[in-house]
Amino acid sequence: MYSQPGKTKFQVDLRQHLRDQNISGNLVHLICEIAEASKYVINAVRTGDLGVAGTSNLYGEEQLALDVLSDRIMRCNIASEEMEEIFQVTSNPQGMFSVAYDPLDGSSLVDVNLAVGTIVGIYQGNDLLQPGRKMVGSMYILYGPRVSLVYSVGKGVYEFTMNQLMEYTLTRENIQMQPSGDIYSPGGLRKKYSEGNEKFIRYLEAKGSKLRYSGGFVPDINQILMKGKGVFMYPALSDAANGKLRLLFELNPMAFLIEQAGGMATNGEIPILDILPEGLDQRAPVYIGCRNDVEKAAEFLNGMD
Ligand code: AFP
Repeated sequence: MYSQPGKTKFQVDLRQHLRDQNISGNLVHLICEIAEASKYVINAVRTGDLGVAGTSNLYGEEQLALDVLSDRIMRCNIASEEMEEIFQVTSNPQGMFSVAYDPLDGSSLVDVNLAVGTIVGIYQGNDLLQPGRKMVGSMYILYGPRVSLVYSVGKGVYEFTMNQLMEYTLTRENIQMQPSGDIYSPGGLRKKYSEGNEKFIRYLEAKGSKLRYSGGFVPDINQILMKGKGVFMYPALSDAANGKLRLLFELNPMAFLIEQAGGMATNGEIPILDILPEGLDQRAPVYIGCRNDVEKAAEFLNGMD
């Protein structure tokens, strides 16, 4: 067994796996700290009040109390869309990371008892305004009927599931996507879609794809990734040229995971991970999931189909 004095088995299980990945000790430490924080977030989600905190974040959105709470839990050393400052983890001068995270994505869904999640992107150094391809790792934690943690440090995608002792144990290794799938998750109002997007939806319906959309980015992506098939999209809308989802806090971490699993993520023109962000709050349209489906979306958008 991996037990060590003063350490919970949960830390050691995840830590041991990460150590086997041959990555820096600081990165192992950082991922374990985020995993540790998620235990408090799920506790807040399951037991917290549903009142509105009365504060707003950088983008003028009203924060639910649970967002604030989750952000406080995750905040130590980390940058967040709920905060103005960029925080860095400075465990030592050689091993400095910047972390972009959404502490409780889809928090309004807690009111109706649907699944929510935490999304995290990790960069080496102190600059978050880099293409997502520069990330050294990314992860999400899904707070559903079970709590699962899905991560990659560029060496495949792994899923850990929280047990009754709140320990994360490895449940899936080297998760891979099929080339094409039969699930689609379309965000935004369809009447605001462009003709290319509308044609893409009709193509998916004609090939027999089933609609699977919860309104939570983490559970919707998790379904596609765990089933290994499907495509999620949140396109440009007639009144929102960049769609809704945020590049740093939502899209890059998921694109990193999906690419690692053999899938693809694009804004319709270039891979999500190649977009150079100009600001922390930058948004982008997204098509993410099975390679063939995402390529097909780009074809429809560019009028090639
Ligand atoms: P909230 O955090 O405001 O609930 O937004 C959730 C989210 O950012 C993401 O989790 C979903 O994929 C997306 O918005 C859903 O947006 P629509 O309700 O417009 O489809």
